[in-house]
Amino acid sequence: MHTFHSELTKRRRARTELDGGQLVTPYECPERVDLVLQRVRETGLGEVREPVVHGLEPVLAVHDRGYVEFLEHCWTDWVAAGRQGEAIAWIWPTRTMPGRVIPEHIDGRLGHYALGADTSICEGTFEAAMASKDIALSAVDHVLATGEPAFGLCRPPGHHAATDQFGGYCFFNNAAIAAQRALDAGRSRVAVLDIDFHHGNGTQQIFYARDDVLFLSLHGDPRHCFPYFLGHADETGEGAGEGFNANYPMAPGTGYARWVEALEDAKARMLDAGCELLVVSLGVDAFEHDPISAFRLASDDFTDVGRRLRQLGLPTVFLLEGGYAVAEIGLNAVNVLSGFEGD
Ligand code: OKP
Ligand code: ZN
Repeated sequence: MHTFHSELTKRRRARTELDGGQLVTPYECPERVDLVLQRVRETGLGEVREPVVHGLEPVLAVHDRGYVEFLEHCWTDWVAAGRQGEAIAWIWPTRTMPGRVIPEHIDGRLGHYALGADTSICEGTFEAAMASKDIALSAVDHVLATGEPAFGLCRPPGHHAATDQFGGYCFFNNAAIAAQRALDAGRSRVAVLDIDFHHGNGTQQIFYARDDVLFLSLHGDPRHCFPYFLGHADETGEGAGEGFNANYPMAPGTGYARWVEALEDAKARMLDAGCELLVVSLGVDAFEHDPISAFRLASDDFTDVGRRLRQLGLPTVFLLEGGYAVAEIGLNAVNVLSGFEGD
């Protein structure tokens, strides 16, 4: 299986994340890419290829234009406002103050386009997000052209990014952009299976009213886990999309036996729905030692996940999402891919 990778993903090197009332070095760091790439090379998974540079058109197929322009200019607007630290949102439209008008001031715009305060914007963030979506597009294009599986070493991740909001370390929704690409290339229904520990709220929101993308997510119950405000089992889609959204929230502490039951249920749903291509939002933060997550998957379990996904017999693109136990990120991510390839 070929891997799509770009050094440009490392243009984002944020210094601050609001975590437990302190500004810490972000969990989502550029070293993650180096470590996954190192493991890809060690295991001889396949070729490592540069992505083709795409413009904004495939981004605008799922994201709002004003949002994309905000991301492009946020850092320079922030610096022009004389700010010293990184751009962090701190006030939002809320239930009691819905915010009908998009503010002009950078602080107000940040609140409009952010879904949380965990994700700072720094120099290079937009360039890294552009590289990340180019990787996703090149990987899915490879799958569409050859039928062979592909791995997009995306970074920053994407599944929390909604039509017009960033957060949870995500800016462009790489999986949604890839799924839309497959539809635009003529596939009539695509599955996005999200196995990151955190609910893929952005992907759910983007496709919630549509029946051409089946979104399925296995994640920590939002009663207890980020992103807290979406991801419950009764969110099943709306309008034409009714029945095309499937959430599998599970309690903190969930181990592989329970988790894999949800995976098998999700597999049956993808086959029932007649999906023609599979996009896997491949977070490996369900790992037992992940520092910000609470499931108990072991490294060997990830190999089994890959084996089980292969049984679907679908053209498949894997896109990296989370995974913060940095020393094991390469092992866990590549275990899924090797399991899929078979040994
Ligand atoms: C991104 B992905 C405390 C950690 C919480 C949000 C988690 C984002 C996860 N600052 N930050 O892996 O789904
Ligand atoms: Zn995650």
